[in-house]
Parts: sequence; C-alpha cells; structure tokens
Amino acid sequence: MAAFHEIPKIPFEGPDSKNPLSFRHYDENEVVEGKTMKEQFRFSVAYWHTMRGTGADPFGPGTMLRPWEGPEDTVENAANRVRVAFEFSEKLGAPFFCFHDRDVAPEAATLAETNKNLDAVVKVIREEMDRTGIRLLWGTANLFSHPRYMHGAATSCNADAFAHAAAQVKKALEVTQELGGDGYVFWGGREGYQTWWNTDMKRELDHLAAFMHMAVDYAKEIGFTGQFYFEPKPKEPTKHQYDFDAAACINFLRAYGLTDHVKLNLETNHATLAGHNVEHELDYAGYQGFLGSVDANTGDLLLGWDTDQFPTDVYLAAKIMLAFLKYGGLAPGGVNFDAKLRRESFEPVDLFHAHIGGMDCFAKGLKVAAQIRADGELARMLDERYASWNAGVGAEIETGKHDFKTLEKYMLEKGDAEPNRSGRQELFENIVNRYVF
Ligand code: XLS
Ligand code: NI
Ligand code: NI
Repeated sequence: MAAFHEIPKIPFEGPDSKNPLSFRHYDENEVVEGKTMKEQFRFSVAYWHTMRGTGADPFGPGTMLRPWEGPEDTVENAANRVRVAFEFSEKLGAPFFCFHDRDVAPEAATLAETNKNLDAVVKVIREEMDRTGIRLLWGTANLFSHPRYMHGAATSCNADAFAHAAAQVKKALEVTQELGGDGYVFWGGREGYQTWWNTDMKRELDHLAAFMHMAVDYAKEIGFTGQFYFEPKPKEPTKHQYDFDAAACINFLRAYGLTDHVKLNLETNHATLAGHNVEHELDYAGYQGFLGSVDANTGDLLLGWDTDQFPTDVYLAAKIMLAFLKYGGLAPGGVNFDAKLRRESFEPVDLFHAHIGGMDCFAKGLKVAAQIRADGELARMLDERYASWNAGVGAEIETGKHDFKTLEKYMLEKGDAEPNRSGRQELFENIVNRYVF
C-alpha cells in the first residue's frame, strides 16, 4: 500500500503559488545555462536522514511518525521501506538518492549474514530503480556507528577494525557498481582522535591512505568507474577529524598520491564548523580541480554542532551554484540533501515540505547565479579590483619577468606604491541584492 497516498506528485506552479505541496521555482524542465534544472542540480535524497532519521537526540528518543515501519528491523521491513523511499522520491521528483550500506539493510551477527541481508534489499532497490528511473548519486559505507569502530575504522588502533572496514567497503563498492552509482563517498566518521596522548598520528594517517588506495585499486579491478569523493568535516564525532576541511583533505590526497582518483564532497555545515563559509571551501577545492559534489544543508549559527537543517537561504544557494557554474557544473556530482527534519516535525508530510523548500531554494539560487553571470557586472567589478595586475608591473610579475632585485629597483625609482582603492564591499553586496529582490 502506498505510504503517501494523500500526497500527489509535486507540481511546479510558479512563484505565486500558495500551495505548500508545489514548487515555486524548481521547474525540472526549465533550461538555465544550457541545461535543464534537473540536469543542473541532480538532486538527491539522503536515505539515512529521510528514511532512517528518528528524531532522537541526546535527551530523548525518536519522535518520527512512520506508519510504514514494522516493529522490528527485519529484511522484509527494510525492503518495504525501500518501496516507500522510492514512492517518496518519485512524488517529489528527485532523480537521485544516496545511501550507506547500513541504512538500507539491517546488520546481523556476522559479516556473511549482514552481506546476505544487504543483497536481499539491494535486489529490491534495483527493481525500484528500474521501475522509476531514479538513480544512485553515490554509495558509501557506515564505518562509524557500530561499537567496533569506536577508535575509528581505517585509523583504528585495532587492526581487525581496519580489516572489517575493508571488507565492508569492498562490498559497498560492489553494491554501488551493481546499482550503477555515479560515485562513492568516504566520510571519515570516527577517523580522528580525542586525545593526542593515546594517538600515533602518522601511523593512523598512513593507514587511512593505505585504505583509500585499496579502495581505488579494488574499484579498478571490478571496473567501477564512478567518482570517489572525500568529505571534509572538522569535528564531531571526534575532536580532531583528519578530514578537517578542503585544504586538509587536498593536502592528504597529495601527500599520499591519491589526487588522480578522489575529489571532494563538500557539505555546507561542515564548512561552517571548520570556521569557513561553504563558498570558501568550494572555491578552494574548485581552483585546484577537486570540486566534486555537494551535501546541501545548513547549520544554526547559535549552535556549534552538525544540525543538518534543510537549506532555505537563497544567498547561500546562489553562492554554491555560482561556484559550480564557474568550475563547469556539478555532474557527475549533485546536490544531495544531507539534511534532516527537526525532532518536532514528526509527520510524514514534513519530509515533503523540507525537500520542496530545499529544491526551491536552490532553483532560485541558480536563477540568481545565472543572472549574475549573464549581466557580468560583478565580474567586471572584480576584474577592476585587480586592474593593477592586468598591465604594467602586475602583468610582468604574473608572467614571471621579475625577481626581488628588479622589483626593488622598480620601487626605488618609484618611491612608494600607488594609493589603494576602496574594496567596495557594501557596493558588491548591494549589487548582489539586485538579483535577489
Ligand atoms: C556526517 C556526514 C555523512 C556523510 C556520509 O556528518 O555528512 O552524512 O555525508 O557518510
Ligand atoms: Ni555529508
Ligand atoms: Ni554532516
């Protein structure tokens, strides 16, 4: 039986619509910068939050009303949940989903039994994908929930935890390939540490690199050609996560010879937790060729943890889309809503409100970004700000015609630098506002 029988396929009704179950900006067929919105965003529903989020927090149990859930998490229950998930994505019109191995099928007493459970549920996922045309943006393995990973997985002091994680990722890669996934994500979960006293950092990072190389090698062996992503996050669950931010991840990939195989999956609120804005992370990764995919969400500036709220800020979406358009678009990545409902929003319909809001926010953000690019005024102002590098000594420095001695001579002759010009931050902000309201 359908789980959302009272909810229709969400239509696009345009900006004046007051229907909460409609899109005001996301029209999947509208072409922006040469691609339909559907192709631009490649929106993805995160299975772990949307289908497995219970609303539990450290002070109380789950609150979510999910009438399709059975009393026990059996394979049958998991298979039924898959059907509900696809009904949801179909009605929403989201063309992709993402999952961890343990989101979709229950873990059993042994790895062999767990793999069997996974295979049984993956069969149903495959059926539902074929029925709906919904595709897998990326797969991943949960290497952080089970107590065996309390010290980490690839960076654990327990070699057996590493071995178990390897077996798990091997299987997750096979499943991702079987489902035609466009990518595979490494998020470091517990790959970090709580205290320096009990931690051999070099050994742990060497192990993490060896682990990633094994994954890359195995992908090659089985012919999995999807994109690998590394997802930065500075803290939570551990105090010091090794994948702190884009810069730390890129440095790690370079240090260990993984740059040809792995790009970054950047998450909005992880950037905030690292003390950056997401546009900083996107641009930093982008200019070095590591821009991969985005986990779209937002944090709460009054709270210091990963609240994973749905994005509703048009400025934020515009900045994300500007960055992606600048570096050639999102594919094979996408916009994955790594976001969850508040504990108080416990009814199934809230899942629709949340995703509709996020998709509309990004659609409006894309329109703003495209308009900014089409008008070119901000780009002209930016170029003007760096005008001193377009000719004269600036151009000569950029083309390698100078050294300290020639620059000393230049400045001794000139006496002092040209006076600075205003940075015009407020004007830049006002011009951005023209496109938003
Ligand atoms: C947790 C991460 C996680 C990854 C996938 O904070 O965002 O959800 O995206 O393992
Ligand atoms: Ni994420
Ligand atoms: Ni997160």
